[in-house]
Amino acid sequence: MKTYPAEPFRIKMVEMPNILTKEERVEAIKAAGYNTFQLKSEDCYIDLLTDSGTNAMSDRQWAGLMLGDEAYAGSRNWAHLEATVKEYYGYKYVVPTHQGRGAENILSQIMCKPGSYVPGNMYFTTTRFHQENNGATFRDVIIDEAHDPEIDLPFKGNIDLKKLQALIDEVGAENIPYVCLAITVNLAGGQPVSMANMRSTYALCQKHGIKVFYDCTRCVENAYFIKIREEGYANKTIKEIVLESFSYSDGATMSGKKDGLVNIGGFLAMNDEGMYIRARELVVVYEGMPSYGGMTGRDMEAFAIGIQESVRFEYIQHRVEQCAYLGDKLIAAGVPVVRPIGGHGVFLDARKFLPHIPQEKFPAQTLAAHLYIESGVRSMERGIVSGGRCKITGKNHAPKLETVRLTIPRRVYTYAHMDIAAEAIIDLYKNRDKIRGLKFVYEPPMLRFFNARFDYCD
Ligand code: PM9
Repeated sequence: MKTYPAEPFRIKMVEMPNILTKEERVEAIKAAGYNTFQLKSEDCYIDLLTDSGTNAMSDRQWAGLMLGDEAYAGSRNWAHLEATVKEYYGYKYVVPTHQGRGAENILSQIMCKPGSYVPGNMYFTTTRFHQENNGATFRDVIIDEAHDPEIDLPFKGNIDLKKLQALIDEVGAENIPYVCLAITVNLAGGQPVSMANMRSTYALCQKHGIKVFYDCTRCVENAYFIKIREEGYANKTIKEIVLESFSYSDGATMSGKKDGLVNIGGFLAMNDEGMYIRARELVVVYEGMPSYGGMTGRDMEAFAIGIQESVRFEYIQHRVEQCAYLGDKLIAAGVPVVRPIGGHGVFLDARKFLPHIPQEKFPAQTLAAHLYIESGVRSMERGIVSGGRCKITGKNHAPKLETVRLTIPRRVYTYAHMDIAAEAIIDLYKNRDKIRGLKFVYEPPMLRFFNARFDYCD
């Protein structure tokens, strides 16, 4: 029997969740317009909406908060964070931002213009939004297998180099300012990218004068998969693997709310001095001084310590294995999930879970609402609603992957919580025939999944 590592931490402070009755949950999700983003946190028993900003900080990080230097300019905590990013990620220059999308905004403003194409290994909502908002067109160049929930591959987040070459041939390298390479790939199910693929992508881009920027939001999870799955890395430390990963890029955007082990924060990093100067000009417009970028001094201190803690093997091993524990339970019960289990959660395959609900009636949105009603477990739609509409045709992007994400916050829940979530999903799977689809009653024009409202179809 497969075993899973015990929690590599002791619990020092606890948070007491509410457990609503089923009748109360029916009312709560109705009031939320059947959108789990609109639920109150206090109405959720086990909150698997996201792993973003939901991290439990360590005693060292909490102690670091007391060292916050809240000066408007030149905070010593910025010096600490900047030095830590340089040491652990290897870039020459760092610009702080309040979170990942702040960095995406600045990167896209600098690099994109009408007529630009940005290839990436599957889209991410906020990332594509900023690229398109600056006139660029996103092109998906991930391997085909990433769109198939059943194919089990060790590095399902890899870029298909033939697709990338075909795009270069089609639109010309001069119209591709950079490749956006996400490590890991969130919407594919938290799938990693191999070191070999990063190396080859960088080599191809260098040949054509195209830059490579990582979305390194979950780079430590990616490094763990490289260590356990890629030949030649078993004896390397996570810190060494993270550093080598970044050597095949020109810069990166980071949401510290994930692998940075904090509740808020981010940065844009790069090796080009001219770009750094431009990013410092923009950061004061959108985020704040280049010595805080929307973060408080105490946030920056906790972030610096979080980056150091995140590369500890026992931490990241437990984190990824805890996701596998939940996934393996569901697989054993025959529940359809995206394979293999990724680094930050388990993705239910809503097409197979609710085969009687067509994609235009939002099976994943419906499933997330019903999982909440049955169990108080909050999850997130990652399908056609998240996909949004094509900016040119106005038609829905209809992704092949129609999923519900059970995202595991870092260092927050125990295996017993995973058992409860698994049992609730297995029960729901047995009673899935009774579930009806949804329709929009309010559809926001951008990043619609956050604020949309739904009701049952007639
Ligand atoms: N990800 C998530 O829940 C939070 C926002 S969408 C519900 O997965 C990647 C790969 C992300 C990501 C956020 C961002 C943006 C960029 N890239 O949320 O702005 O997963 O810090 O980061 C979320 P911020």
